Amino acid sequence: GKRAFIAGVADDNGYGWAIAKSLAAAGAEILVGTWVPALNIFETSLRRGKFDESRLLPGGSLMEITKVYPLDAVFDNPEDVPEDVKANKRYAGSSKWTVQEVAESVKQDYGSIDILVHSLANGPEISADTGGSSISLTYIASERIIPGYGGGMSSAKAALESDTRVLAFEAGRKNRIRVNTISAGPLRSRAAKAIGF
Ligand code: ZID
Repeated sequence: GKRAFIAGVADDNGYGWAIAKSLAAAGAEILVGTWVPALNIFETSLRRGKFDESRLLPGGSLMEITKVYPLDAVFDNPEDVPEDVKANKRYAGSSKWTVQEVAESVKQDYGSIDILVHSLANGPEISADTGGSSISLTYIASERIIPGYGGGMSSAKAALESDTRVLAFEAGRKNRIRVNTISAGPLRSRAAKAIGF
């Protein structure tokens, strides 16, 4: 089976969760990257069965998440992390949560992944140096004016689409990695509610 890493799962409402379920239903092993400050509540909720209903797969079994990695995609490596973040109680309890460290941990734990999903609402993209495919989520506000989609999000999505083209060319040629971004349509996730959607 395939092994997938989904960055950006901290509850059962967002795209990351839905994508994880689809991949699990298709037989993939699921690893997730969870924003460090949300880690505790996510793991506790998982353990207490709060997500059991939404873990239900079409075949009747429950989605298993093999491992939850703490992740803060704002930081590429430990040198990037400012002292106040390092000292922050919510961060100090976890370790190896920068992008490079998570990539190294996953490599140590499993050797490689086949599928990388970027479902982060406000972090830079993460990258993998293994073969396979990568996907992210974009929105039409990159191309057209969508009133209310502010705070730099429209430019971030424009950059994401540009990066997707460039990476597809670079990674595709060098390592046969497929790089795509999709606009799946509106979903009332935590991030979407936060922008009044
Ligand atoms: P979500 O809140 O469920 O997922 C975002 C995740 O990112 C959360 O788990 C956060 O904890 C995590 N996160 C944030 N910062 C960091 C960080 N620094 N390090 C690690 N993790 C972090 O929201 P979601 O499922 O909506 O977002 C997933 C992706 O889908 C994002 O890239 C969105 O921009 C994208 N997307 C969502 C929608 C939508 O409707 N929800 C749309 C397009 C793209 C869309 O069609 N208005 C109308 C339509 C749309 C958006 C707005």
